[in-house]
Amino acid sequence: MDLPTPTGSSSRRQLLRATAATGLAAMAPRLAAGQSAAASPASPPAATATPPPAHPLLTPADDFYDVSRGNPKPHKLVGEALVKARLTPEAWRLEIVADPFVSDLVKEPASITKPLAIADGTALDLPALLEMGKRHGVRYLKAMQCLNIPSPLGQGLWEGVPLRDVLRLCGPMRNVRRLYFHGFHNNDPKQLFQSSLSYTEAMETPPGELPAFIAYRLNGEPVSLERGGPVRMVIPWAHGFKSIKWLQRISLTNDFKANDTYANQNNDPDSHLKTAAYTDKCPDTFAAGQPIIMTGLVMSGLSGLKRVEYWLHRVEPGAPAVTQDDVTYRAAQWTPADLESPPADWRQVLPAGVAPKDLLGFDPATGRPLQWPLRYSMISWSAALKDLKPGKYEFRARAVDLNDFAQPEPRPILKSGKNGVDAVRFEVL
Ligand SMILES: Nc1nc2c(c(=O)[nH]1)N[C@H]1C(S)=C(S)[C@@H](COP(=O)(O)O)O[C@H]1N2
Ligand SMILES: [Mo]
Repeated sequence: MDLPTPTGSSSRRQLLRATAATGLAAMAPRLAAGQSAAASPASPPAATATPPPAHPLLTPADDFYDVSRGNPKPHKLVGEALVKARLTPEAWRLEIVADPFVSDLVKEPASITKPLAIADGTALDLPALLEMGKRHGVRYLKAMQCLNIPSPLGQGLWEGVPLRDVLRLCGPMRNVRRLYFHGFHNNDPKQLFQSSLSYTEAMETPPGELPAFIAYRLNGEPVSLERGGPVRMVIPWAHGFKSIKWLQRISLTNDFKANDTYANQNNDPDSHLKTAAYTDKCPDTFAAGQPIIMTGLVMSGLSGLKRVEYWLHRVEPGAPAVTQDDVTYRAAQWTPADLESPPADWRQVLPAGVAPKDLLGFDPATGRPLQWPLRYSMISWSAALKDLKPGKYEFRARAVDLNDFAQPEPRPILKSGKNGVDAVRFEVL
């Protein structure tokens, strides 16, 4: 079993983005990454006109790049099969049970006072979860990214109930060190796809951080079947494999190992989203004399974002290819790129009826983001290249985190998240 086959509308999203600039959009104020939006001076005049962001802040649910296992894939089920899979809003149930697991090392199994089980009618249904949402509901912007795909899958406004509040329904517990969770997998053990968190990660949310939660809305709509609805796990800090779709069952266990299905494929099951810039495809050729706008996305991962910077160099005929950390690479001059500013009017971005002050990560008084970009979210960047003489060029963009580590540092281990610095080549004619 290897990486699940990505399907979906990636080609639509990854349409050529770099453009020869004509009639650029209105001037926009800039805000340095990591700077507090609330503390920024009132609209400093921008030095140059910036183009509109290359990517929307909210990705339409259908435009997410889909990464799903299963045969048939759960979101392809219809009619009675969908009801039997409990993937309609009426049929959906969440079980929370104790795992009897013991081993040479783990002497005592987990136990919980009030399991939620289908057999005795105590499993959580959607109306009960939505009711909990009225008191405990959270909303935030978060990008989804697969550990194994070198580009984010999409970004949404997710809504749901923190896992910690749902777990408290089960009363006092003993010997619970982790929880496993999985979605519908055609009742076939070979298709099981599960992920896990430590009990601490699920129950204790540090101030200002985003909680693990059980999501039922995306971009103001019920989570679609393709995006893992009716109900999906969302783990804000983690790669997509922890955000289990078609959530059905949480199993509380005394097994202390991160027994995620993804770990079996040599992936780091404790990976966090990485701060990294990703460059959009660009045309192979540009006409000399026209400015060129390179674009992409940057993810603010665990270590935050200070800036995006780029390096453009001419590829002289016969020159050897540049490789990461060779002499040419180490001597590179990197130039800061422009970052998308926070929207002046969030109502243009958010679904109707959702105010920015209701979102985690925003100041409840001013409705402004407390940091920019928001942690575990992504924004567009752009770089205007001017006066390029005819010739062949290589362009690279990289993120620098709040600890001054430049991508792919600090963790250039591809099995904890693809964050390589890729080169884009083009020719000016
Ligand atoms: N039940 C289930 N949940 C799943 C998966 C899956 O195959 N089955 N794939 C995971 C992986 S590896 C990723 S990257 C994300 C992708 O989410 P998306 O398809 O909504 O973009 O879903 C995760 N949740
Ligand atoms: Mo993934």
